[in-house]
Amino acid sequence: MAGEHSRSLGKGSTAPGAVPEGLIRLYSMRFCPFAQRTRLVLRAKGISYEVININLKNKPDWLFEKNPFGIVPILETCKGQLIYESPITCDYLDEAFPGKKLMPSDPYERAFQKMVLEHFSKVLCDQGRVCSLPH
Ligand SMILES: N[C@@H](CCC(=O)N[C@@H](CS)C(=O)NCC(=O)O)C(=O)O
Repeated sequence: MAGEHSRSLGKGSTAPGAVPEGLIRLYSMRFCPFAQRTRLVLRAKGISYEVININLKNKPDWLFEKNPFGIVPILETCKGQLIYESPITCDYLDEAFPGKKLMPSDPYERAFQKMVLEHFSKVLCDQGRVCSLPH
C-alpha cells in the first residue's frame, strides 16, 4: 500500500492529481465501516493502493465530482475511472484484478454471499446511528 494521508481533506482543499500508474486510489474516512470493506478486498487481493481520507463533516466540493452522492468509499483508477458504493467497489476489484477470486462462481453461492452482506449492512447502519449520537 502506498502511504496514507495522515490528515483528511476538507472544504477548500485542492483535488488530488491523477492516480499514479500501477496504483488504485481509495477515498475513505478513517472510521468508515463501508470503506473498510473495500480495504479488506484490496488487501486480500494484494492490490497496490493509496488512501485519501475525506473530512465528511466539511466535504470538499470536488468530492461530488468523484461521487454525486458525496459519500465514501470511492475508488479511482489511473485511467480516471470512478467506482462507488462499497459492494460495487468490492465486485469491481474482484473482477478487474487477477489472483484469487473472492466471490464464488456458483450462482446460489454468490446469491448467498450477497444475502449475508445485506444482513451485515443492517448492522453497519445501526452502528453508524450509534456513532453519530451526540456525546
Ligand atoms: N451505501 C454506501 C454507504 C457509504 C456511507 O454511508 N459512507 C459514509 C461514511 S461511513 C459517508 O460517506 N457519509 C457521508 C454522508 O452521509 O454525508 C456504501 O455502501 O458505500
